[in-house]
Amino acid sequence: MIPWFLVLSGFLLGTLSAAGPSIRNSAASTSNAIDCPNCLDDSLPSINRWTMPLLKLGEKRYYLGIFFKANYFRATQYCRFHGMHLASITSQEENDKLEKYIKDFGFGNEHFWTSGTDLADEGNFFWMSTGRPITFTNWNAGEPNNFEYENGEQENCLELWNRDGKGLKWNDSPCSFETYFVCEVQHSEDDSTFTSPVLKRNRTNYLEFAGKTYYFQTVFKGNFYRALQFCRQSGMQLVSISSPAENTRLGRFVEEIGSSNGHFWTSATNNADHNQWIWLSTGNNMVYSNWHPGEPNGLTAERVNKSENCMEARHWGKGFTWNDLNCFAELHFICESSSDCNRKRRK
Ligand SMILES: [Ca+2]
Ligand SMILES: [Ca+2]
Ligand SMILES: [Ca+2]
Repeated sequence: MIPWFLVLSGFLLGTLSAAGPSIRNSAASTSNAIDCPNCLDDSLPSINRWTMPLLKLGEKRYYLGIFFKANYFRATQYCRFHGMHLASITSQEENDKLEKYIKDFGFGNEHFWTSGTDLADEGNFFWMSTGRPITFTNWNAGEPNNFEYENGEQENCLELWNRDGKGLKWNDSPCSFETYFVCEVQHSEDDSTFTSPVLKRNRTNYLEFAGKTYYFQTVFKGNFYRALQFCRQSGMQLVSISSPAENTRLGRFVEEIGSSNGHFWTSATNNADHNQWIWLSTGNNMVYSNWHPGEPNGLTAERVNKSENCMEARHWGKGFTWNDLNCFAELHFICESSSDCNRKRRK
């Protein structure tokens, strides 16, 4: 007799390993596979290709990440890797339906990450998945309280938590805590109403290269999270660099627009796992790298808020090379066209 939990965990692992490839394979079968490696293919018949059911809600579908617990960044990576984002909740109806869905799964007393965060600007929460400010709120009493822990970490990520037996309300929690999470598939048709006027006006900072469009933000500086937010708000995402040719071209463009002295955030971070650099915007591990000699050197600070867990690219005497830096440093940044592809499928 095999213990039930082994059967169950085997089933869950099997389901999980089947889930990733099936989603990605369905994308690979489309003509957009090359420029959109993380696409979801809507053109296939509506057979449920997901091994976990999705909660369908208007133009949005939620997916429960209940196979493993993860910190906020790992959860973001997992969602992005499968063509989704961590969830946003924009109305009481969405909150109620999501809550019922989670309860029906038997997870009503667990914690779930959403994409909500105030990492960019303490006290001002926004949805990282869309870059939009949080308007509808559903905080537990006394939250958000930005509690500070002994290591200096504060509470900057938004979780769902039935703290008082009053349902899945919201709490700010340390982003490094590991918990379940909710992803969402966005099929919003109204994204175009939220494009940034700065991007539209400033055509000079656009670069087209090898199928991607890049936007170099040299007007203002922001921390890593603000950069993520800005790019998402503009229908783009913070840049990921996957080849020497791409890195060289980006570096040359920085010179062409007169920003040779600029420091630029990319989406690379080791916040999810300090032993592995990933591209947060795509969920992929970093394969090609171009670290400056001696870098990355960052995990030495005694307090978490001083360590170097995000990656900048800059001209540093040896070409456009990379450096790990404290995520709260204020830098310029590079956005690139999103790999979500939803836009391209509009009819
Ligand atoms: Ca906070
Ligand atoms: Ca809290
Ligand atoms: Ca460094």
